[in-house]
Amino acid sequence: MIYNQAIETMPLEQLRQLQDERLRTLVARLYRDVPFYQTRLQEVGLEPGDIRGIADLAKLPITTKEDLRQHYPFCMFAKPMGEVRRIHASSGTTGKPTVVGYTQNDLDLFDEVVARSLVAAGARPGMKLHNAYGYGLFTGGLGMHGGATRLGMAVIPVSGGMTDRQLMILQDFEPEVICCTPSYAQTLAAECKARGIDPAALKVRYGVLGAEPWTEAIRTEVEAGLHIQATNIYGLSEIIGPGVSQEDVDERGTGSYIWEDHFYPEILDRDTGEVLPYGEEGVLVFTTLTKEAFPLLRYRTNDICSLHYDPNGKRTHIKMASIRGRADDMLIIRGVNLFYTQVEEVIHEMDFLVPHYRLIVSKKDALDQVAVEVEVQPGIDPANKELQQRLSAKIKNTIGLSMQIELRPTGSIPGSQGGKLSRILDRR
Ligand code: DLL
Repeated sequence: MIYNQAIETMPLEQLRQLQDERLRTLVARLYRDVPFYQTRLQEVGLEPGDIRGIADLAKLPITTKEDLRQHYPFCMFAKPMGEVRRIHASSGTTGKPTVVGYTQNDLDLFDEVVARSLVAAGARPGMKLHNAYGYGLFTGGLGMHGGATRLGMAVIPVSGGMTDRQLMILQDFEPEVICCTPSYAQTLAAECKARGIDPAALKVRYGVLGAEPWTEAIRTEVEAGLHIQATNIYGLSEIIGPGVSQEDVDERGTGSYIWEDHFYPEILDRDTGEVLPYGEEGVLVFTTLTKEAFPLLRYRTNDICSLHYDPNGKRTHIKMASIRGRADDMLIIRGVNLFYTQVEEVIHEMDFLVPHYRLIVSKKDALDQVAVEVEVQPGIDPANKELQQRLSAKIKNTIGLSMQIELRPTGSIPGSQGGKLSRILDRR
């Protein structure tokens, strides 16, 4: 099943025409309604009529998180508050949150893209959704809720945390679909095991996991540990929330479809800002083609990935590879760039480890160093020096950095208590 067959399988040429029209209308709207964008366009000598379509996109200025910060909380809204029906915010690591608004049409659009995503993930009308994303200012809970309701699912609004209750609901309410962060899916899988709950006896079959970077290591673990097929859902508050892109359950590992009739993606070189061709890795940038209350032109997400069209896919829309990490979370250790997902990939190749891990960054004699704390499979001795050396050598060979290795017993590294998990402990 495809939720919106006409749009999701639209021939690319037609899709491009739709995007061209939408971009023209968007630029005219932004010029008229958002003083920030009027000034930005004037600064580069552009008038709305100069943008005829996607081919002209690169002429337009980039919008950054700093721009949003300077217009905190509502100054980039393109509609009067009387037309706004909901406000969400995402808390950054420092300072004030990023605030976003939705008109009724925006909320309808949000429901539409999440409904498309849920269907791609395996969900169907009539199924129950165990929604363990946090409800509140975070877009995850309410965003998934709206899309599931639109699809005709029965939503169980569990929200994040209180793992005992989550397990009871999984057993007693028998949801077929669960959505939560991948790290929380790990916690739930570990708890099932610890309590002797047979995951095959649960009715849950599909997991819709996102809100943080994850790799095949975690997919393998949670698919076995919860007896589900797990797909990736990506999104960010500024663009809409969850449902900017979604992996198809039958095409796992080949990237997530971006609903590009609404969110037009580009990949830019991290340093030069130049637009990169498909397949190359860089910073993901989105233009919201249809959003009303909080439209953005070429918004720099800071997420690192690449884009490609998949000729074998069920849909025509472009795919994004899984996110390697956020540019701001990239560690630079003795001149080597490091994302924690690289370590996760190495862990995946070592059959004596489970992907429960964290990186501890510290300074010794003015040099940065990284220690990897990672759990071993049950029955393996964490003091085994030979295994430590194997991991250390593999990391050195693949990533190019020497890291201190600390093998830990199963269940000893703190996991997610419900939401996003921070895998880096910075002691510098
Ligand atoms: O995390 C929206 C969301 C909720 C997505 C539920 C998926 C599921 P923010 O809190 O604004 O919104 O955080 C957005 O989280 O820029 C990425 O860095 C990261 N992120 C989100 N999804 C993924 C993913 C929600 N599937 C930021 N893979 C984004 C990797 C992700 N990183």
